[in-house]
Amino acid sequence: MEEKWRNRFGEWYSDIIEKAEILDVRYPVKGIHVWLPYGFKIRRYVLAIIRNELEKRGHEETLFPLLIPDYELAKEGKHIKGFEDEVYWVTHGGINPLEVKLALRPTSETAIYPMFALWIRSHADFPVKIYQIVNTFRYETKHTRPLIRLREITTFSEAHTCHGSYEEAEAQVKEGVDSYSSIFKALGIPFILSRRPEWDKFPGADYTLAFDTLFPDGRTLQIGTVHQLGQNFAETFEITFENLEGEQEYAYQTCYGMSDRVIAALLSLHGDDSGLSLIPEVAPIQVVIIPVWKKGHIDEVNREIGGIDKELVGYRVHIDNRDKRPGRKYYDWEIKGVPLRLEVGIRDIENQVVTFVRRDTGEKFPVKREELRDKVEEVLEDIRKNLSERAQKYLESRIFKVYSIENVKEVVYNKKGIAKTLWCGRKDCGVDIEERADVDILGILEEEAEGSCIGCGEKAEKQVIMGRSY
Ligand code: P5A
Ligand code: ZN
Repeated sequence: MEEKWRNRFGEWYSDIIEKAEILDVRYPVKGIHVWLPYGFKIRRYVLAIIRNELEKRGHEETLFPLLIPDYELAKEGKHIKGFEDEVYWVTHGGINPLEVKLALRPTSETAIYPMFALWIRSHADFPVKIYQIVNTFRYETKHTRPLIRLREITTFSEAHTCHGSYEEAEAQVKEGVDSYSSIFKALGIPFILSRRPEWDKFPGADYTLAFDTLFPDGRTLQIGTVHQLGQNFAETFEITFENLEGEQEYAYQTCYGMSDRVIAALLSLHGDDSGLSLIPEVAPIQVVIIPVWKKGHIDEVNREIGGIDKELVGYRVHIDNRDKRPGRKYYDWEIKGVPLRLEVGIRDIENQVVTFVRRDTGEKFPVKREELRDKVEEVLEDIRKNLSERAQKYLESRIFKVYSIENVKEVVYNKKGIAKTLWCGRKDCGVDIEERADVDILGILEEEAEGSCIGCGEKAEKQVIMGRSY
């Protein structure tokens, strides 16, 4: 199970989307696809993790409309500048032109904040912490790719919060980062957190923190962002509250979002030459049982499997009774990433064992029949751990500290990695570095650093990460 798939990742990715029955990408609109039952189940388990993490920290789920009146969308100058090229418009009701054009939400600030203005009255109303998981539409002009760059983002998870002071909003940014870190951890997705350079922040935000992960082909993917909005949107949408001194003040806001990209990362980072390798918590089937039938013993095998199935109540178990050879069945469930396969034949019954095969390592071993349930639990937990650690190590092994533009190029183009380097922080110099290296500055790291900028040689105080992003 070596690394061949990494070298043909693009092909591997399209293949598993189709063969593991995640999406049907033949829908006749570019960048818009159909979720198939198996993919949809994975999505549902991922959403359960997202909801759980957000609700644990006091976010409440809401549902705002898909359509946004043009005058609301246009209100926040910087925001609309960032999105105007990407908005889909509804201009007609039947054959009649609409008096007010309606946008399909590219994100929901301009749908939600006019309502916040109605709801919020005093400091006692804070904090407001809501989220929704909806579809959003962005007319992306870069190359679209299933789950990665969509025109209909089907799984847009967005949280929006309001507070009575900048400090409280800062604390909320931290909580947003913690929530997302927990979600990625549960899914075994390693990431680097950085602050986006000014020119790459969310339109209308004070600053943007972003999570990036590294795909097997050496490209980075932004899998989530947390934005400090300050009072920018509150001023535009007149979200005011009466503060402790009895004065009217604009609210302080944050928002954060993630999307289908999280599922793309989940599928891609844990794959191998044989297909997917799913984290047990989000696997639609956690244990697949394959009967190894032999003439004269079919009933015995089936009876044994019935017993095993009963004993594994609580796990998502599937018995593959199709009239196909076992080898063919193994192959099918490997593509689909089922974490654990149990093989049951007359030999196993005679020896009072069940044969376990781990999807992540390919290991095959007998387990005593009476230890079945405990072993299933143990092995599934170990698979989760192993997949997470493997992905984490891979990312770490692909981050290189370098101190020249030449070496940034070398890291990104030859080693398929991420470069950690030094930058003075000046925009013109940053843009120049990006051009000369033909690599993006992804973001600025928290840790302090000493040295000189790889662009201009001036003093640099922060490390930055550079990579080729999707
Ligand atoms: C935060 C939520 C926002 O839209 N408003 C509400 C804020 N931020 S964002 O960075 O623009 O988007 C959040 C995350 O969505 C993913 N994403 C996409 N996924 C798939 N296809 C796209 N076309 C697409 N565009 C953005 C990114 O992971 C991004 O961080
Ligand atoms: Zn510089």
